[in-house]
Amino acid sequence: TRTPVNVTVTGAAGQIGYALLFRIASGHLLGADVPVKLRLLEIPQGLKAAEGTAMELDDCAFPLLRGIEITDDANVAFDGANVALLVGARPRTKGMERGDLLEANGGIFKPQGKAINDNAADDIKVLVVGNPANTNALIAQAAAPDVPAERFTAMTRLDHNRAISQLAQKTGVAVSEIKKLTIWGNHSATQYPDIFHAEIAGKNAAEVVNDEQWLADTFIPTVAKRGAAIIEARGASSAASAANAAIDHVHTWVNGTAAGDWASMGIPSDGSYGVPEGLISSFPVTVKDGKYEIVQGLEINDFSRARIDASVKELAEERDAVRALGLI
Ligand code: NAX
Repeated sequence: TRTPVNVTVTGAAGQIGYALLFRIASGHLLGADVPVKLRLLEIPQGLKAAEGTAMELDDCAFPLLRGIEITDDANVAFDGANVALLVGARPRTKGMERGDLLEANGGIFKPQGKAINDNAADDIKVLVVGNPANTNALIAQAAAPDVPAERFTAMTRLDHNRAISQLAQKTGVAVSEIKKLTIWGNHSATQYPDIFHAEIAGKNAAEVVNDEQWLADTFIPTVAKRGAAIIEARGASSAASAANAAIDHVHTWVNGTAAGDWASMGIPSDGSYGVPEGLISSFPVTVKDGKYEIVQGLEINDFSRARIDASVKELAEERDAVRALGLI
């Protein structure tokens, strides 16, 4: 029998946490044969709700779930962690400047990065979901010098999945026919969903669509502003789809990409495609044996170049801002 994998979820009592934990416990994160132990990290005000969620997890009698621990101590939460999903974050509230937002999140992600550094298992894989996800990942990574930098990633898989869905609807194909979609840059309104290398039933997606105006004026803004549209419609931000994307991200990272396809992940840049080294930016990646690699050699046209550069510029500005605040 396999040793259980320790999975830590922060912000476990929040709405993404509620959608995420049951799928982790039922085997969707790592595989149908991988037992898991859950560690739930919350702030003191969130502990009681987390206990309620844990009661419901118990009541599912999931065969793969080998234990649940709830704590407000990051050192306990990340002790021996193999996978960490950093979901809890400080949302932007009215009147908050970007600097305030980055500083407030620095107060969360810096100590969590240190706790990961000091307590996590050697094979720790970290996914940051809480916004601003890319820069929060950078802050946590900087606080964890003993953990290989590439273990800190940020979630752009929801954007990736949203883009696939929009493209499938536009072209009238099943989502399963769409491959090699790429999200570049920041998980923000500047992100760039790229279909120039994507395939629809084996054909080049941009050629199938053949409508640059739709791309520029409909597709890209629809994907980039989907989060706001969900809030408008649902009265609450994306939760189940965000949890699903987090599951996809980690599942891909652990179990690999399918032949002939790739995924989008926010990862530390190695300088590929002109993205300054060290920025945590979204790239097309293939994954094998638990290691991701940036897809190389894609030709970037002017349309794409301008949009990638704009999003990367924003990431560089966020990095400079957290550097000025002493957070990295
Ligand atoms: P909720 O406000 O429902 O839940 C957040 C939870 O985090 C709360 O229970 C809170 O008590 C807890 N928390 C706050 N500070 C904490 C800390 N220091 N340690 C542990 N727990 C802490 O938010 P939810 O809707 O679940 O969203 C969570 C985060 O995901 C937000 O930052 C949100 O912006 C972000 N998102 C990121 C997405 C992405 O694609 N990367 C998409 C969905 C989502 O908007």
